[in-house]
Amino acid sequence: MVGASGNPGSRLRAPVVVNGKVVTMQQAVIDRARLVFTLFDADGSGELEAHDFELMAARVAAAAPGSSETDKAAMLAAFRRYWTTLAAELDVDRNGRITFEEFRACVLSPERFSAALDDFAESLAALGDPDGDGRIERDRFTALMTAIGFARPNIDALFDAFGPSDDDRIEVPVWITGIKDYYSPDKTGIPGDQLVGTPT
Ligand SMILES: [Ca+2]
Ligand SMILES: [Ca+2]
Repeated sequence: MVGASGNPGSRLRAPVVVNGKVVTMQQAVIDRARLVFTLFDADGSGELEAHDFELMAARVAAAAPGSSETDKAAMLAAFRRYWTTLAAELDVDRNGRITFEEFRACVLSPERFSAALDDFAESLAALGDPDGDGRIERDRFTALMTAIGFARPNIDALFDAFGPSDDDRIEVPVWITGIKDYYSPDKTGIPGDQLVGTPT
């Protein structure tokens, strides 16, 4: 199933540093996949279903007062597309649910999810900038990330890692890139590492 390009086998055994700890790339990737899976499982059923993405989108919309209905609708469409893409690629037994065993295969072919991920990242980041000035305030970022399911210390550490301005704002493109990197399992040493485990 693994493509010939990039020799992922040896790459996955390479040591990397995550939050001050040395782990193999493979362990870092699996830890991140586990966290992503847990976050997507919005109803806590232990598997991913279409319902999880509806629930997460509703929570995110509720955390985005002042955003336009157009922006919220785009986010909902992007979340649904993400689910549809995941289901098409990973629901091997076609039962409408994705177990973690099914999900972890996503790390072998991240390119299959990149278009859906672009949509997801851009539509989510747009909700962070309701006034359209291209910057996201910390309170807004915190509300949206809490709605996604992240814990407060990790959210604070991530915002700081993005290098906020003196008036405590980050640039929209920085967050878009951060979201894409975070959900790309072959990236480490990125700000999104702050979302795995306890920040140091
Ligand atoms: Ca679920
Ligand atoms: Ca399944």
